[in-house]
Amino acid sequence: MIRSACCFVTLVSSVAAGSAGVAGFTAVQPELFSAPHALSNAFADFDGDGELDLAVSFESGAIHLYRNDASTFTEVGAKRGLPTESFFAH
Ligand SMILES: [Ca+2]
Repeated sequence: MIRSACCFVTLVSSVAAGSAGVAGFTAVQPELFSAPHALSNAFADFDGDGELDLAVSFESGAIHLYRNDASTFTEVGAKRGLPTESFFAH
């Protein structure tokens, strides 16, 4: 259970320790989490490994599922059949 909270604790401590005494967020894996127009998100342990994973829905209708492997995230939604393209493309 302690490992599950690791990512969340890292994000919280980044907010508290922002640069120049100003609270802020530090980007984590920006190459993965830079997709625009995200709407809602939720943390849950979808694969039961004890680490919280992240699901993010997008304005386009796509849903990204990020599996947490020791605080490194990998997008696995497409492999699990989640929509990856816009509902409105056709
Ligand atoms: Ca997990």
